[in-house]
Amino acid sequence: MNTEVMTSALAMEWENQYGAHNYHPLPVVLDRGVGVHVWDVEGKQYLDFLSAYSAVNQGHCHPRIIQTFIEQAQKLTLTSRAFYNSKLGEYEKYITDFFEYDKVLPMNTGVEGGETAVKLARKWGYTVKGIPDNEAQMVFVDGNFWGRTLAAISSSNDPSSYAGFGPYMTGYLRIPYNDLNALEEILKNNPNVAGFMFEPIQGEAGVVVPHDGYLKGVRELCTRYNVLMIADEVQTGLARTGRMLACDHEEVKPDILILGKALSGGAMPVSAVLANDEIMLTIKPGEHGSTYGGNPLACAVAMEALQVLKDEKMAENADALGRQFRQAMEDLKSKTDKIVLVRGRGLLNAIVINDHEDSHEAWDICVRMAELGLLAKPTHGNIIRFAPPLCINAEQMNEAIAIIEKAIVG
Ligand code: IF1
Repeated sequence: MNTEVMTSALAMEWENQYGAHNYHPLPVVLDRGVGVHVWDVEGKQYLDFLSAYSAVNQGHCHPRIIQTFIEQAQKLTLTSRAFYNSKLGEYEKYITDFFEYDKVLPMNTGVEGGETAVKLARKWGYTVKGIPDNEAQMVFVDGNFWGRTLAAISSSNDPSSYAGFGPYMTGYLRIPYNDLNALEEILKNNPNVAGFMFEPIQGEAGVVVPHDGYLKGVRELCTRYNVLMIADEVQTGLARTGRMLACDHEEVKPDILILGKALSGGAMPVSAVLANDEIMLTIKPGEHGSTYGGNPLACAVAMEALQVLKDEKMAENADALGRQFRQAMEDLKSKTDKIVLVRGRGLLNAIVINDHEDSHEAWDICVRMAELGLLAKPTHGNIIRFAPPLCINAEQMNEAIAIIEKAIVG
């Protein structure tokens, strides 16, 4: 048991010495979080503008979610699916009603949700669409990110995701994002496509927002060519973009919906795949699952996390404060040549810094913002993503905007 007094320096030293070097964190050691704020080991306060990559949409340690966690944790945490449990059916009824699907398949991480969606699409392809065995194709898009498993990185065109981990999953096709002609061409020429999986707004790619009508166009083409539309809303879902789902911006309903991250409000890994019976029932008992999938603790926490989003009108808040934020960034852009682009929707936003991808300008700005009390991290070198918890208020947003301006223009 550690007897040394924890300091930021000691924490970073130990992580460096004893932990895998699979991340390059900013030199900030977080110790406590409440709402939009986090504090480091020495007690310095920050506005969290990353939200654990949109996993704490409800705010850090939301009291209702934590209280639910504590109560369930003292009662029953895990049974495996060898038995029923008193929370899973209640949760399944709640979440399928919430998103209007027949059924849910509960998993844990976002990438497990993606893997489940690919397995469902393939199974549906063989048993319903009639694709010849082992001939199913999945279509993905350039710039996609849906996790770090071999099936996920096999669909990536980002070397930092896939390089050095081959050989790769077969049966994958890839087209440019935000290009309906490319989607129509590939579906017209490949009769064995089971599903098209994409993010309604691309997070890791740097908050890439497709043109208006893209979601409707995807829906129409997938219907026309009898291909499953699979929306990865692990990052864009759960009120982040100013609607409960990013697909709601165009009133489009995917055949398979993948949720994760904020589904637990940051309390524990919880993911979910929703679909109607024709798709969901193609997986038979014993053909898929996970030790923790659908555990009673996750079920209790997820129900509370979803209810908090609704009760606290977080989508509406994200829409309003997101508009305020983008307007402020556009105003800032007019004062400096360092910002070349502002984009986003709701409280998933990014600024593009006018530098080549492997410059450290964005990193240096993030280090400066941390010194000034705001946490954000670059993606793809010159893009800074800003994604605060959706409970942020106008006063905190103004404080954040002032910090960003000071860090960029001094
Ligand atoms: C890392 C990125 C964000 C995701 C979407 C599925 C998953 C993710 C749209 C998988 C996960 C995380 C993973 C984390 C950093 C973060 C990330 F930068 F990697 F790409 F958010 F943009 N679909 N994204 O964004 O969910 O298995 O992680 O629960 O791996 O560094 P997971």
